[in-house]
Amino acid sequence: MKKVAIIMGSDSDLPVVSKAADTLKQFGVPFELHIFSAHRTPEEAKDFSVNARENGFGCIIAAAGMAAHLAGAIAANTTLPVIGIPMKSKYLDGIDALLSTVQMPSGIPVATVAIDGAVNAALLSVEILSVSDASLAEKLTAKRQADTKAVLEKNAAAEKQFNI
Ligand code: RP5
Repeated sequence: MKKVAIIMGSDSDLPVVSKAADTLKQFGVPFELHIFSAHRTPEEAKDFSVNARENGFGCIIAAAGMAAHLAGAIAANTTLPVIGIPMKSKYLDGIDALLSTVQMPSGIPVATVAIDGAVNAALLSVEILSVSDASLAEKLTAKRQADTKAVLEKNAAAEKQFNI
């Protein structure tokens, strides 16, 4: 199975981004996690991106906040699918990172999830790998069914409590 890379711009992103790692573990998807910055360690970010495909990766998740250029800088150096997570920061609530991540020029795509959307980033990466892996597709279907069941149970409980 191809690996997923989880890259983040700072260790301050880790409390949120670790949810992506937890999600990949639930699916049994192999991954590597690294802290590389487009601004503070640009050479390391570039080297990783240039070599990612031949190093066995199928998808890269890139999380950054503020002037969030990491996902775009990685996408510029690989043709693997790149999923961007805009991180919320204390000044502009993550709108800065959202716009920096999502507004990529034509030709260099970044699939941007919601602000702090680490779980969906991981799920999207599993969906990408599932295109060529039937066992992952089955696990995704099972999770959707379990999630639906959980919501229906909550609905039943709410209806029982409030409806007369
Ligand atoms: C970004 O700047 C990082 O991804 C992080 O979200 C933000 C702040 O980084 P620190 O100053 O906390 O290291 O590059």
